[in-house]
Amino acid sequence: MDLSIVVPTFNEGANVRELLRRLAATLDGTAYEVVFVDDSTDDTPDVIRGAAETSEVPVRLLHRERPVGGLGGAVVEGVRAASGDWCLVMDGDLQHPPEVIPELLERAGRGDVDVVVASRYMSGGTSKGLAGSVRTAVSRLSTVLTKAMFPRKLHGCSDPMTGFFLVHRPALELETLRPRGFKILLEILARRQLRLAEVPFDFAERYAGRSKASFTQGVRFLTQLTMLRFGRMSAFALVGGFGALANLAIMWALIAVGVEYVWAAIVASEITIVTNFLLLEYLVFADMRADSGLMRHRFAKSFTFNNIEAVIRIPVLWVLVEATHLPSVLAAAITLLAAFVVRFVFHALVVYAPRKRRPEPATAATVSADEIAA
Ligand SMILES: Nc1nc2c(ncn2[C@@H]2O[C@H](COP(=O)(O)OP(=O)(O)O)[C@@H](O)[C@H]2O)c(=O)[nH]1
Ligand SMILES: [Mg+2]
Repeated sequence: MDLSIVVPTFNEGANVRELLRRLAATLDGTAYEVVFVDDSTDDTPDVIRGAAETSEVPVRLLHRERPVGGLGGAVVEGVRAASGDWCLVMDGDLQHPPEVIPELLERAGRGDVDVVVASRYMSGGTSKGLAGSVRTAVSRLSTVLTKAMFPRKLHGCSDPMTGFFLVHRPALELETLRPRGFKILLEILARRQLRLAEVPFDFAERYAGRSKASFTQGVRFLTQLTMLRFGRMSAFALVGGFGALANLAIMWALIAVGVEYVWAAIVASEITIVTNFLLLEYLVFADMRADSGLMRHRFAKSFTFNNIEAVIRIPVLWVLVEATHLPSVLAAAITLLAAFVVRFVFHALVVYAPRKRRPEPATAATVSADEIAA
């Protein structure tokens, strides 16, 4: 079995040597390489280079100067650059004990599955290393929610949010993955029906350093879930709905302090046009930003479009009511719906249009990479 161990790292210098030591101890006699995909802002790359020099097995470093897709993006680049057909993905902080890997390999070796998931939540596994009861509850709750949204694809997977798994690369369609943030296994399993097995493990405490999980990662995860299940348009609609509510709230607040209603409507619209753009940038179209030029150009297009739309929609509404005698609220709903569709098409095809064709995936990983083999 050709084995590549893919380890995403973000400021994990203090864990690198211990990870390699424990891998070597457990995998004695197994041929493998280790691919670190590193987005660190500290000296972690130097630590990895140093450790690679003394390592018995090949250790490669892919340092990304301009990270795309966060942790999930790093994993995809690592899998793409890996030379083995089987890729073992694990965290670099030793919360995923290397000693479980032989069990994962043994299960995969039976030849009837595409992915073997190391699970905290099947019997025999634990999640003791999850910091605090709040994180444990959030993890449990999001697992249940996720499984409910993909009952078929995640059937038989008790831990779709784990970052510890062994996957057969030929079973993946790497181009179809849209990694955003932490939950890369979910992305892989939700895209395509894979044959899956599980092995329990004890999620350990971190060896050194601190967690990079955050509230923002949580919001990213919810967007990812919405997009995977209902597509980009629904995430766009969610942002639009939030914008409409914010618009009304701002208008109400301004009127309450004595601002005239037309001015209140204009100010509220301009504010929500800007906040909606930011939500689209960082959530809905986050995976398309890197290829679609400068943010200020996208903002200019989006801002212009939304203002023109507002200026056109009101007269159209007037014409519709006068010509067809539809109730005005119904007519307004029709114009809003039409505007929504046009706005979505405009943003997906114009604002976030790729400026240049994406380079071939294989080179994308290596051009920005700084690799060493030992
Ligand atoms: N390359 C890369 N690795 C990341 C990023 N964020 C987190 N990681 C790594 O992903 C693994 C899991 O992250 P961690 O902070 O431990 O999350 P937690 O286990 O959920 O608390 C660790 O090895 C991190 O160094 C990122 O943006 N890029
Ligand atoms: Mg961790």
